[in-house]
Formats: sequence, C-alpha cells, structure tokens
Amino acid sequence: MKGTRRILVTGGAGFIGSAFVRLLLGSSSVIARRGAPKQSQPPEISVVDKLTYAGDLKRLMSPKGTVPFYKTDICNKKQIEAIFAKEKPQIVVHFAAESHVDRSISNAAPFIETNIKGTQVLIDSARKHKVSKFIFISTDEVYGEIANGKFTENSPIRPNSPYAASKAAADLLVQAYIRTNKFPAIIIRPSNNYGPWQYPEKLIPLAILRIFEQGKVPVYGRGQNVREWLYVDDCVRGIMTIMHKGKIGQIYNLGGSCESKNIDTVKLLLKTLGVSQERWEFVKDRLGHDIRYRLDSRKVTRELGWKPDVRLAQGLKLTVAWSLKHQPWLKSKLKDINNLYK
Ligand code: NAD
Ligand code: TDX
Repeated sequence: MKGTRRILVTGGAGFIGSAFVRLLLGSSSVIARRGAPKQSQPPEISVVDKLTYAGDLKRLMSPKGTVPFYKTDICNKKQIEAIFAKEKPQIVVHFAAESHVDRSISNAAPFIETNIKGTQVLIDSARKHKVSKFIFISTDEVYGEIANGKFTENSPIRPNSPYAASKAAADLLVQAYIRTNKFPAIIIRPSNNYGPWQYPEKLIPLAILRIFEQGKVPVYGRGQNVREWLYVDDCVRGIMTIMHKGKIGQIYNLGGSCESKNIDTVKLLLKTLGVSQERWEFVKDRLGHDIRYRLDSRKVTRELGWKPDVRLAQGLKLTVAWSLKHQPWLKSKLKDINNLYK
C-alpha cells in the first residue's frame, strides 16, 4: 500500500478498537517485528463511536497524538454518509458492536440494530465511496461450540447466543456482498480477547474488579467451559497484519492458542493477583452456555506470518499490573456492573 492511507475505525473507543488505534498511532516497530510492511507515512485515522456504556474516550488519550472523533451511531445512515464524504476513507476497520453475551440474553434488540443494521449502513457507504478495503471484525462465536478439535475458516456457522447470531448475520452479509458485488472486504474472527482497558463485564476484568472489591469471582456452572485466550496487543497486531497483507474476500481466524477451562483461568488469575485460591464461587450457569471455542489459526500464520506472542500467564501478569494502576477506572464501572449482575 503506497502513499497516505486514510483509515476509518468504527468502535474505536471500545476495548479492542482503541488498542488498534493506539497501535496505528505509534507502532511501526511493532509491525516491522512480524514482517508487515513498514509504514512510510503514518496513516490518517478517524474514529466513529456512539460511546455506549462500553465506549470510553479515556482509552484514546494517547501521548502519541489525537485523531478526529465522531460521536455517531453507525445505524444513522445520514451521519455515516456525511462522515464518509468528509473523511474519504480508503480503508474501514469495523469494530463497533454490542459485544457482551450476557446482555444479549437479557435484551437482544440493540444487538440486532448495531451489529446487523449498523454493518449494513457501513457497507452501503463504503460501496458508495469506493473504499479499497473493508475489514470486518467478526468473532469465533459465529461457529458455535466445539467439544473437540478446532474450527477452520471453512467450518459451518452455527451461532448459539443472540450476540453470536447477530455477529453471524453481519458476517454472512459481508460474505454476500463479497460474492455478489465484489465488495473488497476481509473478515477476521478473533478468539476471546483480554488485556488493558477491557470493560469489567467480561470474565477476566470482572474477576479482577471483584477481588479489588474484597468479593469473590463468580464462576458460571461448574467452570468447565473452555475459552481460547488472545492478548489484545497480539490481536490488534494480527488485525494490522491482515489489513496490510491479507487477501480481499478471505476469512482469517485469529486465535490466541491459549486454551483454558474457566476455573483454571480464574485460579491462575487469583495466583497472579497474589490472593487466596479460594476467592471464587460457583454461580448459576449462563443460558445456552457454549462449552468450548477453539480456532485453527494456521491460515494467518502460514500465509501472513502472524502468531500470538503472549502466553496466558504472561498476559494475565500484564493485565493485573495495568489494573492495579487503573483501579479508579475499573471501579468507575462498578455501579453499572452491579446493576448488570444483580
Ligand atoms: P467493546 O464493547 O469494548 O466496544 C465496542 C465499541 O463499539 C464501544 O466503544 C461502543 O461505544 C461502540 N458502539 C456500540 N454500538 C455502537 C453504534 N451503534 N455505533 C457506533 N459505535 C457503537 O467491544 P470489544 O471487546 O472491543 O469488541 C470489538 C469487536 O470485536 C466487536 O465487533 C466484537 O464483536 C469483536 N470481538 C470481540 C472479542 C472479545 O473478546 N472482546 C472477541 C472476538 C471478536
Ligand atoms: O462472571 C462470569 N463468570 C463466568 O464464568 C462471566 C462474565 C463469564 N464467565 C464465563 C462465561 C464464558 O465461558 O467465562 C467465559 C468468558 O466469558 P465472557 O468474558 O463473557 O466472554 P464470552 O462469552 O466467551 O465472549 C467473548 O468472546 C468472544 C466476548 O465477550 C465476545 O465479544 C467475543 O466475540
């Protein structure tokens, strides 16, 4: 890719989107490490985010620079259209979504709106303005659960939660446009992310917050569900690699390779926090709880040279160190979290 690149990031005030923006702002050495082309000129970035409960501009306060920010709902066709007309992005990286499974079980409506309709609005504007690449951030959850083995990019889509179903609908919509309209999109399906700035509704930051509040970590069911953990810096480096070197029209799994039962993840986290191994409790299981996710990520490794660097034990150390420094931020979300999990 030559010359200046104008990149529009949706959901850039969220957990993973903001990590991606921070990487774009100051990261040429990180990219060069894995052989992605060095950025000759820094890209021109703009960010669209509705700032829902999950969005927070504090994540974007970087000494590396500032970016144009639009507080906009991706479902608002008129405003999205105006942003495309003004920013003229060449690349769109679409992270914006309702992202939490438990919330989708209580109320699926915003998931259908944002994840499906919002994606449609963005595709329409991207096509009208002839963007050269549209990167859709999907999820491993579109495949559903797998007791043994791994999902490849060719595995069938069988989502189970309303969240996963809404992401699968958007993923299929992007695929339909790739085939029907030669829409220049790439789909990325990451596994469970964790790391700095994650909203404490998700297992790892919630567990840390509960420990800070002298409570216990709630473990759903019998703690036997398995997740494949991906440190967020590895994830955004993978997305950057695919953005540079991935093939248009392709799907890439992006898994962290660190498979762990929830109970083991919680115990390792308690050890990392230096607190008693007893500070957890079994609670009522999540409805329709997927037993295990596991991706086969050989395609992105073989074709593009990406693989995760951070193992779970190291990633948890980094996350705990960050959380200790950012206790006020985590605690500022406590009221919302107590309301969600009452
Ligand atoms: P997040 O909930 O932290 O952030 C989502 C961001 O999108 C927030 O800033 C929010 O304000 C914004 N947003 C929500 N609705 C919007 C709307 N209608 N218009 C504009 N902005 C809106 O989510 P995340 O964990 O950073 O996930 C980012 C993406 O990655 C999502 O698409 C998610 O499905 C996907 N993903 C996440 C994980 C994970 O483990 N967190 C794993 C795989 C894929
Ligand atoms: O309090 C809890 N106790 C618990 O045992 C919470 C919040 C979760 N869990 C379990 C449920 C899951 O098996 O931990 C596991 C991880 O849960 P979440 O952090 O809610 O993530 P998950 O449901 O696996 O989905 C995540 O990964 C895929 C993200 O939230 C999605 O956005 C992403 O697409």
